[in-house]
Order: sequence, then structure tokens, then C-alpha cells
Amino acid sequence: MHIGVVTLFPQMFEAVTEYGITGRAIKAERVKLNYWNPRDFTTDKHRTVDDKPFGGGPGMLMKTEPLQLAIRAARQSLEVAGGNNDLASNDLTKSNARAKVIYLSPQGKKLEQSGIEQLSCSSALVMVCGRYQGIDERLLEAEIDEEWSLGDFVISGGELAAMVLIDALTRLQPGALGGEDSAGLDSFSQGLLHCPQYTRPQTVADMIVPEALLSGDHERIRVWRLKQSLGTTWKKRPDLLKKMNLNAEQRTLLEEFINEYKTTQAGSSAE
Ligand code: 9D3
Repeated sequence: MHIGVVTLFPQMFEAVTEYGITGRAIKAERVKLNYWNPRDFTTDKHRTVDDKPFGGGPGMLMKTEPLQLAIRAARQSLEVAGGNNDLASNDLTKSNARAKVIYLSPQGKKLEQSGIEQLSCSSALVMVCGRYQGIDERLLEAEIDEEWSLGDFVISGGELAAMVLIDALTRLQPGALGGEDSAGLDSFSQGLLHCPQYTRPQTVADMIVPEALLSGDHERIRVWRLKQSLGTTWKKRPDLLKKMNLNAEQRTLLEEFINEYKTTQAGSSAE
């Protein structure tokens, strides 16, 4: 996967290129990153990248010309480098393929694992990172294919959002997780939260490890983990459970969990 990032702050991306799973995948070129800095597309002495909003008001916008030039350069470079696009579509004629250009912004559609999976079907993506109060509406119309948000809270620019997306996309690239983990087993692709986890020592501040996990009985461990996943999801994220169709085993285990939870929570009837 080729990713072109349009950003005033390319050095911020060291957070993904230099560390951990993402660092390894990028060094192995499973994900190729290139940066396009609007400042490099300025022509004035001060290399201006911001401009005042028409109508007045506080704050600045990104200056249109250098931003547009940077976006177009990024897109064209990706079309030569990898072509696109949607690996799921039948239109594989690389000659007229257009790299998908996305804009990370508070106005975008909320990113969820399903959206990440959709985006991972593109072999070439341009991520536009806004700063200041954002970009001119006409650039949005002319240059941006999709607008994505991390959620309803405020951060200072698109770079951290782009890095979150790069990280999530990298995990879906074949080989990126190196066997120690599997993207397909990640909790959100299953629709449930992960069960509680324990490592050594067997006792921490008088608290022990659930017996099933020490039993060596793989079927018992599987059932314990599934039940705890269902119960944890029921307690912490009931909204996720409502979206799921539980099978017979899952329904039974969740029912058991809820009954045990209610009797121990009530206190009076606890053993
Ligand atoms: C507080 C300023 N807001 C009202 C004038 C507008 C605003 C402009 C620019 C708010 C945030 C930003 C910068 N944010 C992003 O670029 C951003 C973002 C976010 O703030 N929240 C969630 N997801 C994203 S993706 C990019």
C-alpha cells in the first residue's frame, strides 16, 4: 500500500515510522509513505501557508495554492508509482486510475474498523492533514474524495488522525503482524471486546489467576475466554452487543455471565 501524506509537519510521522509494528512494516515497505509539504509549494519569500478567512473571524485557514499543488503532486506521484485503486473493483486499468484522496477533519464520517477495512482495499491513498481552522470549501469539492474523523472531540490538526489511520491500515497488511498476533483475531473484527488477560506471577496483591486459565484444558479455556468476552462487552460496551447476532453457545454463556454477575453484585447472596 502506498500512502502520500500532505502535511506541514512531516516529522511528526516519526511516531509511526520509527516505532513498533508500524515502524517494522514501513521499513519492510509493506506500507510506503511519502510526504508532500505545502510549504515546499510556496513561491513567496516568507513561504506562507496560511491565509485569512473571507468574512473575518478568528483563526486562519490553509492557504489554497500551496495546498492544492501539494495534493495534486501527491496524487499524481501515486498514480505513477502504484496506480490504484480499489482492489475490490473490476476497473484495474491502471492508466486512468485515480488515487483516493481523503481529508482528516472533524466534519468527516466517524472512523470505525469497518471504514478502515474499506480504505485498506485501496492500493494508493493520499491523506490530507489540515491545520489552523481547516481548508477552503472549494478545495474540499475539487480535490477530496472522502472526509474522515476520529470522533466528536477536538485535536489540533489532521496529523495525529492520519497516524491513527496509518497504524490501523498497517495492521491489515499481509505479514505486518509477523505471526505473534493476527488482525483477523482483533477484538473489533470479531465484534466483541477482549477477555481479561493475566501473566506472571500467579498472585498479585493477593489476587489470583482464574483457575480455567491454569487448567491446560484448551476447550475449557476457549469457553472461559468466550464467556468473559461476552460479559466484558455486556458490561462495558452494550452498544456493541446489540449489533451482534449471537449463536446458541454465545447466548447461553452470556446468560450465565449475567446471572452470575447479578448474584455476586447483589452482595446479599454472594458465596
Ligand atoms: C476548535 C476549532 N473548531 C471550531 C472553530 C474547528 C476546528 C478546526 C480544526 C476543530 C479542529 C480542527 C483540527 N482537527 C482536525 O484536523 C481533525 C480532527 C478533530 O479535531 N477531531 C476528530 N477527528 C479529527 S480528524 C482531523
